[in-house]
Amino acid sequence: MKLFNKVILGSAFLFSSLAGAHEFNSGQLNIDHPWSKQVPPSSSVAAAFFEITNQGNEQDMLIRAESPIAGKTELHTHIHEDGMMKMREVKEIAIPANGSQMLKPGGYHIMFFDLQTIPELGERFPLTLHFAKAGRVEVEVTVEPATYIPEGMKRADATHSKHH
Ligand SMILES: [Cu+2]
Repeated sequence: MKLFNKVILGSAFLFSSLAGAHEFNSGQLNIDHPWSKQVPPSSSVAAAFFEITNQGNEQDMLIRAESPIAGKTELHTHIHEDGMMKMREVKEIAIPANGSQMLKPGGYHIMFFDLQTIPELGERFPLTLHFAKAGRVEVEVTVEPATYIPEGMKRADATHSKHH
C-alpha cells in the first residue's frame, strides 16, 4: 500500500511539473502558483509568495496563515525606512473586488519563522490561508531556486517599464 501511494504521488508530481504552474480555487478567489525561495539548510526563516485574484464584487482579506514547516507564520510587508528595506508584520492583506493582490519579494509575503523542516528545491509543502470571507484555503507551496522570478512579476515589470 505504501509503495502504491508513492507511485501515485510520483506521477502526480511529474504531471504538475510538466504543467509548470499550479493554482488553487476557493469561491471567488484564485491563488496562483504559491512558491518559496530555496533557503540554506542552516536557515531558520523562509517566505512564500503568490498572486491572489478576486473575481467577486466584494473585497476579501487574508488575515492569517499557518504551515507545519514553521513554528510561527506571519503576514509581512516591506517598507522603506531611513533608506533601508525593512519587514513589518501586517494584520491583513486586502484582495480588492474584481482585482488581484500580488505577494512578491520586496512586497507582501508570508513569513515563516522557527523552521521545523527545511523545504528542499522542487518539494512542495502545505500552507493554510485564512480569509475573512472565503474562509480557510489549503494550498501547496513549491520550492523554487533562489533566482526564480514568477510570471506575474515579469508581467508587472514589463508594464512598469513602459511608464518610463
Ligand atoms: Cu518577512
